Amino acid sequence: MVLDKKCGFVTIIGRPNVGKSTLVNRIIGQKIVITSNKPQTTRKKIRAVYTDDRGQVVFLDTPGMNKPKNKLGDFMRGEADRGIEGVDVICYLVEPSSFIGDGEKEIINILKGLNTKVILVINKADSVKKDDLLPVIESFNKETDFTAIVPLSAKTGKNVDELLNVIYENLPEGPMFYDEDTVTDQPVKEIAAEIIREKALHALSEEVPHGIAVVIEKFKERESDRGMITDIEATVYCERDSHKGIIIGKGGQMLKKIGSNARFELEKEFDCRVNLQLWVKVNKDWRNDDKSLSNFGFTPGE
Ligand SMILES: Nc1nc2c(ncn2[C@@H]2O[C@H](COP(=O)(O)OP(=O)(O)O)[C@@H](O)[C@H]2O)c(=O)[nH]1
Ligand SMILES: [Mg+2]
Repeated sequence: MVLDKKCGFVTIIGRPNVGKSTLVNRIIGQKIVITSNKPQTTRKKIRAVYTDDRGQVVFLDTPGMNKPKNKLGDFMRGEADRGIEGVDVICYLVEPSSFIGDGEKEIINILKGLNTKVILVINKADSVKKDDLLPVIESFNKETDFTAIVPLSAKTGKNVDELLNVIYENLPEGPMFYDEDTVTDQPVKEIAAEIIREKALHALSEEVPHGIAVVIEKFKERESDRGMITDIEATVYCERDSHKGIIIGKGGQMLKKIGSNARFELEKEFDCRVNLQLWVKVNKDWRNDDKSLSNFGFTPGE
């Protein structure tokens, strides 16, 4: 066994919408986790595995650290809190703003109580002038000591290499946890469900998307005269009859749009033709119902 490789676990934490999932996808170089401009897009912690000559980094993407408003929120907050246990390095993502609000202060206080190395990642550096980054660094430095501070842009990829350098500097030597082809521990069905949910998030406005859950009912590959085809049937659950109407849209237009956007991306992701069928069902107030939460897979795992 060769032991001079650097391998370890790195959790990405931060407030909702700071770009945690965008950063994970950028590092891995492909879509592993879904992203959107709506907060609370990520619901479970997801592992994304990055391997190169230097070693292996197992990233944990987590839901944003926020005050829970319902039982799903409790679960999501738990996922974020559990995500910082027993990891080698924490990447704490923030917006490029020198104002440090209560939400950030709460996270900084949690970090202060840990013995883990914390890299402050100032994301969205593309959205500010270079000179404006210095005050951001200064105000976070006043709050606590960080192992390193890296400004970058997950969107353009600028300085992401530097973050990887700093991460490797802070990882222990050891054996790899996954084989080098692995990029995520998410089952394909879950990836498919998330892609469909992302397209729904993008197509729908406000209120409705937060109450959506996607369940894959069928996922089957078969030979056809035009090559392999994957049949996917999925149910989009929402919380109210009125939401169901919005998701289906006039003459089924909205559901058609979500379906065709999802199919396009599923075909890219799985590299084969996809036949996608979507249904919409109402499950009233599921975000506060233990049984539904468990059915939808929102139960604390490892
Ligand atoms: N300008 C800019 N926007 C970004 C950057 N990274 C992420 N975003 C945007 O921020 C929003 C939230 O991103 P997401 O990765 O879902 O955030 P998360 O909730 O922290 O996982 C999306 O609209 C992204 O396109 C960045 O480096 N620059
Ligand atoms: Mg996310």
